[in-house]
Amino acid sequence: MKIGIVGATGEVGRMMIKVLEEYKIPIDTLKLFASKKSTKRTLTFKGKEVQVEELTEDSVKEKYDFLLFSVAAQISKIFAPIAAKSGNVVIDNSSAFRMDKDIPLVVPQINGNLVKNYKGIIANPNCSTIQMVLSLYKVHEKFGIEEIFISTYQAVSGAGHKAVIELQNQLDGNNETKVFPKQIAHNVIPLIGDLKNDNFSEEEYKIINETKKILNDVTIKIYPTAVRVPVFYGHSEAIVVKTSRPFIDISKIKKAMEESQDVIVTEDILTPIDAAGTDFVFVSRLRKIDNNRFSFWNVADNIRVGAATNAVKILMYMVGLS
Ligand code: 2RA
Repeated sequence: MKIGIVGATGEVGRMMIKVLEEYKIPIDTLKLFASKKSTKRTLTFKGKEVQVEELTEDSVKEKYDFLLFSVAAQISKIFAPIAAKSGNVVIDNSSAFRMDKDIPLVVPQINGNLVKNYKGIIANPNCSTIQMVLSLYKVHEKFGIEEIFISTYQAVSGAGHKAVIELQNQLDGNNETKVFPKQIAHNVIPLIGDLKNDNFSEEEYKIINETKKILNDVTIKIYPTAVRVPVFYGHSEAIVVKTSRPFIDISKIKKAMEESQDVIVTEDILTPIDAAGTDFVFVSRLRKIDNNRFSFWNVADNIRVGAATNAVKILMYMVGLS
């Protein structure tokens, strides 16, 4: 296969290269694209150095089996349609197309069927949405979900490589704050993205709207609070769920969650450090509130589960490798 990665030098772009290699995807040609300032770099794939090229319209007019995008939404809005018009399948990690009614928003284990024999742009969901729906889609199938209350504790890598550097610098005593609205080291910030008129944030609306689209159920009521925490890799989520039908015994919720091969339910107390570098969603602190309500802690590597691995799994699903 011929694969192109747009945004190859970013946190997610570099992880896409790593995951393609780890999953032994049969690639004959890998092309890497980034902004002009990054074109002096080479990145390693299967032991070989691959030159990063400047992203131009001609770059994406070439024929690929897949183009994986992980760039700002405004860049995706320009280049992804050009790529798709040339007959390419684009898996886009930005928020640009996620809520477009004609574009599938895909977690392949849940709704991969939407992209069977598909051509065009496919939207990769937001990281904090992916890890939540992976832990809940089987519960929704069996018991129905009426309400979700979720508080997220999101790693700085979700905001990109500059955010990782900013946290490290602040931990080293340099309090320069550019990426986040306030100092993040030794702190938490209850805001991710811009605030909308009703005081909900962009990130919180992503969780609300994307969950309904992926689970194909607009009746689910979702009440999120998205928080940035001084962690490098791994988003955590404290979630309370109300089901439509009583589950009675919490072991039935555990059993439903574990039907997903990507979810591990454990009695251990798992943290972002435990989850970082893996492709699992780890559920712990699972507990019953009443016959229709339960609560749990959910942690996953936001760059892998929440972005790069989900994109590669969409590709694998489409070519019959999963
Ligand atoms: C974040 N979910 O964590 C957003 C985008 N990756 O910053």
